[in-house]
Amino acid sequence: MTEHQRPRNGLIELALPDDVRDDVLERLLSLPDPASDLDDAMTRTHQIFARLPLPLLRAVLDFGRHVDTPGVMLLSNLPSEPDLPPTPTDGGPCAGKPTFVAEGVLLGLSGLLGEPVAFITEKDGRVVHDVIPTATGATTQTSQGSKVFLNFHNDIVHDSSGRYDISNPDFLVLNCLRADIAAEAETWYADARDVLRVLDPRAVEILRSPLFQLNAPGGYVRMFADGKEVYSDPIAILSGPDHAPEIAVAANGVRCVTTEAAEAFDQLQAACRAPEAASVVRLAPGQALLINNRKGLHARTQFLARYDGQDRWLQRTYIRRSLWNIRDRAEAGSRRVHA
Ligand SMILES: O=C(O)CCC(=O)C(=O)O
Ligand SMILES: [Fe+2]
Repeated sequence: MTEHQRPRNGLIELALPDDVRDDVLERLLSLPDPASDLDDAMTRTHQIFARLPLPLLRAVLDFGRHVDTPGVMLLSNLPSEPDLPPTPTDGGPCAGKPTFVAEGVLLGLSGLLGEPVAFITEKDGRVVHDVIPTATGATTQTSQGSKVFLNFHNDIVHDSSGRYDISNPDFLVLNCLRADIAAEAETWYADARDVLRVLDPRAVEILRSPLFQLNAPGGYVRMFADGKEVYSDPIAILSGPDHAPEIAVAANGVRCVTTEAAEAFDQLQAACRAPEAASVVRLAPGQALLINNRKGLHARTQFLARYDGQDRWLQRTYIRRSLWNIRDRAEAGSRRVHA
């Protein structure tokens, strides 16, 4: 794919050749628990992933560094964990995991896009997030849900400045350790460039106006607001040039300031599901989804969860191109954990 070719729809999928997959697996089997020294793990996995075949490596690097590249990309035939423990039923993390192949794949890919970051209010400030359905979170608009459609959103963070769409991650990586029992869970991605083509001009004009307040993520409102809404300043959902728009929508609720804004917001959620905009994947072990968190929105369908150790298990990172411009919220003594 050249720089300016971007398939309108359909997910770009890059598969590792079998010999490369086996070589990466071999090298990741000796990776120590990344939590004990994250920068050591980032360095080791960088060296391993720098060995990917040149076209594949370039595609992932281009995904991270360029404005005109796709907003989502699927990598497949990645090594998977040889001896995967049961899926934790409490949402994770998993104690006593024997090897860290999955973490190695996640961090190796993350390091090609930028720097993994953690936020205190998301998975207790861990860098490697477990995305696992829980009984208590089953109907929530969070990564622990399963019984409800997780609406199109991007991952945002509460910020006392009133803007939740600035210090949030630039990218997410989702690595699949175990598919859901019925292999029905779909992750959707709608690229804002495609969404713009689907929406009528009046709706776009409204979505480009500061008429929308984002509710803070579930983790934040549970920890600091007794579960009550904590709305951002009014913002525009769409911003930037038409050829490279940025889009921001909260999973945990959006307050529309006017009736017209509410109508445009409904049109947006419908446009994200339109075949011209949506890419869809049922993640399976050995697959990782690279998500640009500014170029588009993602969603997840309902799926069956039993909380019996066999449920869907993804690991996720939040990634910034640079840690510099969120340094004001870095926790004292920590390089990657932020308020
Ligand atoms: O479960 C998925 O496929 C995506 C969930 C999600 O929105 C996220 O992890 O940010
Ligand atoms: Fe998300």
